[in-house]
Amino acid sequence: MKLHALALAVLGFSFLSAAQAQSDSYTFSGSLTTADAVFNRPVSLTTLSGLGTAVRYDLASLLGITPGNYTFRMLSTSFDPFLLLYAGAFDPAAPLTNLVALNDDLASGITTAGFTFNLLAGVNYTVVSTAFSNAGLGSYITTVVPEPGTYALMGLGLALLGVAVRRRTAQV
Ligand SMILES: [Ca+2]
Repeated sequence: MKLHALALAVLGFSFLSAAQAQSDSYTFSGSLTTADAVFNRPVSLTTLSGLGTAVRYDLASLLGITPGNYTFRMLSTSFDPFLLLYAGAFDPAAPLTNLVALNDDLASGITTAGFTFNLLAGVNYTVVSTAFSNAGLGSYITTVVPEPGTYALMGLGLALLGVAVRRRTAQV
């Protein structure tokens, strides 16, 4: 009986974790075109680039996301991508305001930009997908995926919920 309940809890937990994880993973497929607005890309959290002075960009919002560590990636085969994250709104006239993470290239090469960042609850983050150079144009894919540790935390929350529900059921 006890084992049966445990098996059921594990099953439900796995199912709910998968559903939860899916809802907290994002894929933004886009394209930088000459119709896109431009801004002076930062080169660090405190400095603007002297080279990427008018790069095209696209915005994506992360609203009501489950807090935890997330892996951000921007891939392009047609230009050198550059990815930025803002805690709150993005103002192209003040690109250092709210900036919390940025990357040009991962060790794997210039076609992938990315970083890991611990997203906090109650903050509406803005992802800015852009290019290293002013000439950067073409299609790209930007993804935001929870890290395994974040999956575990989501699962722990659900497991505790399951215990609470079982206790309540036992009391009645
Ligand atoms: Ca790059």
